[in-house]
Amino acid sequence: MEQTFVLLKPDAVQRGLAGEILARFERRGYRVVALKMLQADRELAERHYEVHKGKFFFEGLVQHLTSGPVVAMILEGENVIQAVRTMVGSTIPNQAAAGTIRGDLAVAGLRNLVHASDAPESAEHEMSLYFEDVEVLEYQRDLDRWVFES
Ligand code: FUP
Repeated sequence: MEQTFVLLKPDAVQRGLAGEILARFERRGYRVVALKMLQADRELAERHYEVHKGKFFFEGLVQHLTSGPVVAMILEGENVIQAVRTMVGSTIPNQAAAGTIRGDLAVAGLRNLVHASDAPESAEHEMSLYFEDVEVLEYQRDLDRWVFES
């Protein structure tokens, strides 16, 4: 089963939208297999966004990510990487489609509420930045059937 990494950025937490955003993923049917709130330090933020190192917006991105508590999670499900990207919407909130998280809940450039991995390799890398293996939980298949198939 595919897994992806999602980070609710400080603007999401400060605006009290963490529950609303998490609920969208749950309602869709993705399983939360790891979840925690934390304060990212500069080292973690720089490693998270290392593909953007050297770009003009890198410093602002790091500043934003470290500006307050974030909620990190791993979601599991069929085709979850692509599907969650679609649910999150376009990077620039005012271009994001209505119905997406950014299109419904965000308005401005850097403050786009959510990060979600864009490929299996980045998902793997980002999960390992934020979580130890033991923090990623397994669910019983029996329970799965009860929740999603009954
Ligand atoms: P996304 O995958 O939609 O989060 O977007 P990117 O990975 O391309 O960008 C990561 C973050 O950099 C975004 F949250 C917004 C920020 N960014 C800028 O501020 N300016 C840019 O030109 C591109 C991205």
